[in-house]
Amino acid sequence: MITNTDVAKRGNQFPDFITSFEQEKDKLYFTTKNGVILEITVLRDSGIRFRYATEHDFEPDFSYAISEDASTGYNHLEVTNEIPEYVIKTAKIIIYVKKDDLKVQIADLDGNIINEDELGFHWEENFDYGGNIVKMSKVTQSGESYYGMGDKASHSNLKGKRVNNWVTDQYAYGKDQEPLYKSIPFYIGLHNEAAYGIFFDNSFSTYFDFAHEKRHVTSFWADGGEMNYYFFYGPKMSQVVEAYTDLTGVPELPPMWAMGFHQSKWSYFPERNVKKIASTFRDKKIPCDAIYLDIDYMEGFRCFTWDNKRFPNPKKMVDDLMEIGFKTVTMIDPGIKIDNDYWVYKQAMDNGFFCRRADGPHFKGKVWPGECKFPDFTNPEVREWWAGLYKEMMVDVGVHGVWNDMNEPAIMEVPTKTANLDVRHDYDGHPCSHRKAHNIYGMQMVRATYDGLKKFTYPKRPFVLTRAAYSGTQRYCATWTGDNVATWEHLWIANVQVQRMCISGYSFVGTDIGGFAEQPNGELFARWIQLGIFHPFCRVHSSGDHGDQEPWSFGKEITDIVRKFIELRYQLLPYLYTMFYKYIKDGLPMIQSLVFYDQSDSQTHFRTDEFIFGEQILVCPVQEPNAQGRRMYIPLGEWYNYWTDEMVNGGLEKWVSADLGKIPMFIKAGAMIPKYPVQQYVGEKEINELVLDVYYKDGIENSEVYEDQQDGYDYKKGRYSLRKFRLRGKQDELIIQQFKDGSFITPYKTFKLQFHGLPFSIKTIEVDNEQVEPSSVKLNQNNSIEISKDFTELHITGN
Ligand code: NBV
Repeated sequence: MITNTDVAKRGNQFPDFITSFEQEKDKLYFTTKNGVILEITVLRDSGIRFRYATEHDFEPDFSYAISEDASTGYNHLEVTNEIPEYVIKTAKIIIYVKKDDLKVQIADLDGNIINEDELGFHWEENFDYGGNIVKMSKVTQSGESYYGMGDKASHSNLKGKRVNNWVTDQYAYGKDQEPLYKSIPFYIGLHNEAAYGIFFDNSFSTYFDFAHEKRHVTSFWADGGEMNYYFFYGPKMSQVVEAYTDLTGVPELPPMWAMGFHQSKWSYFPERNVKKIASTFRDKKIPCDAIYLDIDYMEGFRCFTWDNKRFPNPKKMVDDLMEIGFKTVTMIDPGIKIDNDYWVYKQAMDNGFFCRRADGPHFKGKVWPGECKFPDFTNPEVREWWAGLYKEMMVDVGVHGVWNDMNEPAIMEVPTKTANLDVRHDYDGHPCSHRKAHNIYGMQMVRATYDGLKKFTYPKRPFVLTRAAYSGTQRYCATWTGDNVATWEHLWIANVQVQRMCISGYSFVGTDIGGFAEQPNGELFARWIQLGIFHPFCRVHSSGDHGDQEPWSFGKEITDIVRKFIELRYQLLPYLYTMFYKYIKDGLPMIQSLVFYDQSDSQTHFRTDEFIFGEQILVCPVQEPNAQGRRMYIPLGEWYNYWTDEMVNGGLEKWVSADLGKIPMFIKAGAMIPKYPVQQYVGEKEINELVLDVYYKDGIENSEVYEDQQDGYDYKKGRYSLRKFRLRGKQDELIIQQFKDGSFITPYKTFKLQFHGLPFSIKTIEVDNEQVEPSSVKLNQNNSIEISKDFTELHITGN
């Protein structure tokens, strides 16, 4: 019989009034009459965790997202009991907790509201599965914009959108299609020039509604688990993203070759084809560092095996490829073929490593090899076993990197495309169903892969790539945006997805250049390459069932353009590597959307196409056929057109010419951009001079160059070289100071400074207070000089 209480329970329930308050150091507990407890943890002055229990009962506190290295510590915490609320003050924000309904308001120290509950926390009991559907609703402030959320293929400003995080194999997804491959439940709100962030750390299916259903309400909810969110106050977006990235972690530096150009296809086989592709790169002098082997290298799609007919001697092939500078990256999927004669299957069976259904039988799903079983990567013992499986591939065969595909997990021929929801998982000692483990399954797989590669590639650095991800996966590996399509719209999607991932704490990201499904024409391919060389992970990949998608597949004109841009990426490697260093040091996204770059300029709030590569290069891809250029917004400040050296004062929309041989690209005035010579692969050449492209500015600008051995771990012992340059320009002089840190000795002895936009011709040059005869250092009639890399102050005057 259904009682009145049952009926009431089927609807939303809300916290009642607060009956008690307790404080345990940095944790504050507010308990309501109807058994809701709000736990507020002060992590940092502007980083607060909010957690809600119902029936006085918190779940065990466990999350896969949070990094072990997350920093904590605050300067000030003061709680006062006032009417009608409790007031919590840190050195940066004030939190008000209302006594009669537990609603929360957060303000800055001047009393400006940053974020406030609308209905606040409420919940609905889940009769089918137990537990609650946990919900939170916030007031949408006037003029508020929303950013972040991982890989959503939507306008960068999510205002007016509803999104769902349920890691999904979404072949040939479309614009605005939901859900996609990643679950990154983190967004940034921006209003009144101030930014804050919310990370809803809940691995169930989560939803976010950004003023979509109701204009004044922004809400988020989950199918289960706890209302458990972190709030970060900026006011700068960079501070918000840094705080989120600090909490969920960053990777270690990848080997520099992982930042080179990579070529992939489903699939290159047999061995002679792989070698042919590699040697064609060398013949045509198109730089490339890695070639990928998709599922067809395996014996009947059995992971950790090789098809002996196609690849009779994998070790020799990998070695031969390495002779010409190619690293080999192989695919590993989670599905293990049900086959009693297959050692991986046998080991997993013998040890009970496969996932089981609720009533006991193993979970089975169809993937490439046919019926498969799936290791429970949420069990630490399984992860250890899985890591160990890589020994042969990495040590004996000598493979250099691994990509984990289909790890959502993707299952064929079922409407849900994934595992059944009743599948059981260990969840590191917190047993649960797939409803809770689904979004972190791929993450735990790739974590195990990373552990294996880290061990077996030592003393080199591992390179791992994943398709599925949850917040925190960035600690282990690079990622790509899945099965996109060779269309102009997808070029737009690729651009927003990479920007969005970067401001969602996940910078080592790229797209299948040229599109995975369908066939690009030469123009689309060239335009995609022009964008792709600015993405932290840069790989051509395609499904291969149509035409070829190698740089030379579209005729000579396109090949030459593609070569030119891949060469540019190789020249920019020291700049890119420095970006990576800053990402892992400060949590600074490698690609900055314009709103991130300058949130105080409201013109940037709805821009999607322009972005800053690192901190000093502005890029805007051409995303239409037959274009000779495009209109774009140039952010405030002074920018040099990369192709013409013409200087533009930003703060305006402008037509920028860019025929098929160019991409609109600008360098920030005052920047010193480091460049290496073009190499066919990382490490091909000894770098005997570092080019610094110096863009004159009347004023001050700082630049940095980080270098190390490009692989290995010596950098962790201080063997790196960090150069900081401070450029100060006046009408008739230029002063550059250099500050050096780290004990790595760079192989080159000199810098070649190439000046752009210098408003005078050089008359005198002083290096560390000593006059130098200009003719002895000047090259190219005045445009460049060559000086020792050890200078501390360079002083140039002119007339
Ligand atoms: O392994 C084949 C493909 C792979 O090439 C692609 O990159 C993945 O995203 N894989 C998906 C499975 C088949 C997709 C149709």
